[in-house]
Amino acid sequence: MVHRLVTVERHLMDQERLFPEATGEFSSLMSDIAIAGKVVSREVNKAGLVEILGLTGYENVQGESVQKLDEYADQVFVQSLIRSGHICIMATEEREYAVHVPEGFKIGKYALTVDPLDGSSNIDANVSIGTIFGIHRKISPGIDGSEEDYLQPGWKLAAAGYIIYGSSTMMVYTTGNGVHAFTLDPSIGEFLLCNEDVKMPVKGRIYSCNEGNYRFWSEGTKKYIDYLKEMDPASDRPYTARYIGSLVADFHRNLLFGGIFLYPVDKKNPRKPRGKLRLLYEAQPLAMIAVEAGGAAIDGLVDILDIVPEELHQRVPLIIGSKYDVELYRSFIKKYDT
Ligand code: AHM
Ligand code: MG
Repeated sequence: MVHRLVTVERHLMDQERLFPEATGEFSSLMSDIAIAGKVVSREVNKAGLVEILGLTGYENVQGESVQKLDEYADQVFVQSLIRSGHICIMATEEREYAVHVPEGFKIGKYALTVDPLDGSSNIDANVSIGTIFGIHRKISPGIDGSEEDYLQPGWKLAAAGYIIYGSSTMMVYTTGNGVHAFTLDPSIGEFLLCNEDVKMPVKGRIYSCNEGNYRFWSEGTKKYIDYLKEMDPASDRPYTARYIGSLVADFHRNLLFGGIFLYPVDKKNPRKPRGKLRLLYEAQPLAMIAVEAGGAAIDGLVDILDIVPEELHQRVPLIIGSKYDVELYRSFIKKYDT
């Protein structure tokens, strides 16, 4: 039996009909993102076949080694979207400064933040990696975009999503009207709807964190993780540890199966005094998806979506996943760390 096939573009058009005032610009932007994701997916899939793996030999603004595929993905997203006519400014993890629309091209009404290839330290080991994106509406005066447009709290996001390059390539997005997942069928080159209105289990049985950092954690985080290793009456066993070290992949698994991902503040680690992950293009978009799916995302105490960003590459502790698990973590932090 052949099921009804719904492409991501078709799905976006159907969603758009719910908003009579929509101009179509937003849907066009989302389909451009899907196309860029397909191009990156193609390169990721053939990465083992060509001389594209390995370091480029210099560091990005975060002081991390830049790998060739990161660079490639960054180029694909920036070059294909900055001239699309739908955005006014865009910022990526790989670039120190935001990118403005070049002269002569139409300036759109959205600000885009992207982590073009997250989890890139996993590329050489053929582990799933992903692209994360967030879209804010332009709020700055004048025609050109400014930092005001992307330095907005997460609750103002117009849309967020990710593309995971795994055993299959998937695109997951939300516009605040449910979370929808699509799988790329490489034979026809289309993202096809596979899971509409995804809901995260209220409580999970999985925890994901880099436990090697245990010594740097606060009392509250240590106590919480210790607690998860005790017998869980709900399942009659302790929580299961699963950590890929690739945020999109760890998040995606927890979205489907339930669970909690933690990259908490490393109090005594001078390299990560504010957490490791970036607020604008990692934490905010995934927080919007988690919340839309019935989950939660906090920095320990405060909801990620309520944090007002101060700078483009701002880092933030990220605790995200099933609502029950995240709220329990918050109660440990309140009890032991405040
Ligand atoms: P990246 O953006 O440089 O790839 O770093 C982000 C990644 C996340 O995907 C992952 O959750 C985290 O870093 C893993 O960090 P660690 O290796 O410290 O556990
Ligand atoms: Mg990243």
